[in-house]
Amino acid sequence: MSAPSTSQKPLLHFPDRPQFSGFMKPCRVEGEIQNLEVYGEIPADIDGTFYRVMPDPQFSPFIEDDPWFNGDGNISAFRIKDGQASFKQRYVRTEKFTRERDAQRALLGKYRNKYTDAVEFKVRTTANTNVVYFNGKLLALKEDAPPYAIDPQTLETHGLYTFDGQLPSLTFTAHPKFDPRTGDMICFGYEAKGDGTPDVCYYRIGPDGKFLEVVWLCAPVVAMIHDFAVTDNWVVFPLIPQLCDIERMKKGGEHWQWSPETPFYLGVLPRKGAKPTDIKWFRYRNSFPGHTANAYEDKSGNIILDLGLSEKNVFFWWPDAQGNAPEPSSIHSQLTRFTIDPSSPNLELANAEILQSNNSEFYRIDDRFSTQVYRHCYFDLMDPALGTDFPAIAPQLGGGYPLYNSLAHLDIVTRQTEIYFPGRTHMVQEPVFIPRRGSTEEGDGYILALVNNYASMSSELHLLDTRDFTKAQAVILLPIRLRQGLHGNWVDSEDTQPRAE
Ligand code: V55
Ligand code: FE
Repeated sequence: MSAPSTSQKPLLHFPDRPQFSGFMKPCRVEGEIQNLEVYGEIPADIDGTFYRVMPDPQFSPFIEDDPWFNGDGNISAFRIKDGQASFKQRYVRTEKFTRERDAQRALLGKYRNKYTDAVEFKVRTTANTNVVYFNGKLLALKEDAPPYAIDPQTLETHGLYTFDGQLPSLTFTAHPKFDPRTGDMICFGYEAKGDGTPDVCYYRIGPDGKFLEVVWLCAPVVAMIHDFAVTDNWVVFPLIPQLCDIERMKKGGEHWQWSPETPFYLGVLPRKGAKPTDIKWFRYRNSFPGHTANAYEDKSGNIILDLGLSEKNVFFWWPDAQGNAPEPSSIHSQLTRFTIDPSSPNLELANAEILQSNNSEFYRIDDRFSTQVYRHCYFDLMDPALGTDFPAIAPQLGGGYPLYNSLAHLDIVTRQTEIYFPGRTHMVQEPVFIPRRGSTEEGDGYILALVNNYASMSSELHLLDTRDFTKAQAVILLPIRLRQGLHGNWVDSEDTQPRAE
């Protein structure tokens, strides 16, 4: 496969594919909307901003079946204060975005394959996977590059951010973890020395942005490491059996290929003071690890790791070497608990406990309990029996992403699940937890999630009080459609004001 020459005519409409159709049609809106419509009531103690990001291609790709994950990062900010909500949205000015805007056409080729590009980029990232607040800046993240720094108020892009030159890795995870006690941001990069390299770089950054620790590691396979987990004393790297082969990429092939022969590896490393040789690679049968909910250490020193786990390849658009991939509707991922003794000489993990058996993903917690013992988990759940009107919405669903029709709360102590069903023509995106002002009790607060309404073909925010989880306190309507996004975070106004010493 070769890239088109830049003198060839660009495609002026999006490909006729599920990932570009219906609700998934790229939105490409920048701007702001004041005073969104509110039904019900937004509690007066909520004061902050919900940031989230979606892949949203600016131009039609020249790759016909370009996956959802390759779109330009477009950041939404929902400012909530005094019972009112306003909206702002702006693309991250990545090198890709600005050069394509100048050229008035797509220049970047396949997902994470530079050999298919029409021009040479210094950094190819789309910054489309997560947006986190750190040390006065928003960081727009994708796991293939350093962050882009963004102004939290205006959403203007400051530029690529290497922590004033301290970043030793070419890559930075889209899922950094924050220690609620120390304020440390705990991170890693994989393919950290370039495409196809097995190098993993672990790093810990103090709340002032100073690097406190760097450890270079070598993975047993060049696999996707999308999310990870941290406890007081350990970090765990779950390797997705999607493998990279640089020779395949040079021939214009995919960055990733599903490997049914590869176990699910879990790398366990001491969080502080580790040497590269301290890493232990535990193994579990071939399966697909999704997002982590949380991790902590029990009284015997075992690591308790809770994450989504599927027997099948969740990234069905990257099949195995024979071209086999599961039927998307047959993929089922469950909130699963691993108990790992980090001192054990036996690296085979035989057992995992299913904490919640429904098809679920996008697990979130009360972040004040991140890395610590916790009880409450909130997530997206799909249960067709809840009453979704599939025949009515099928023409508008589009495709290329998993669907969840409800929000769930699991109480890990009682093992009871509460469900919020947003409506018969709705699907949910990832929730965030907002602590109730003045309360330190775990899970006492609100859940906020963006909801796709396939009847109105526009987006809504649904706000729940965790004391009354099954109904919405407020539904906030947008007059526009925001396509499926990935991740976001709540930033309380208290946390953006410099603290008095
Ligand atoms: C994910 C998303 C990505 C990506 C790699 O959800 C993994 C997982 C939106 O981009 O590049
Ligand atoms: Fe993710």
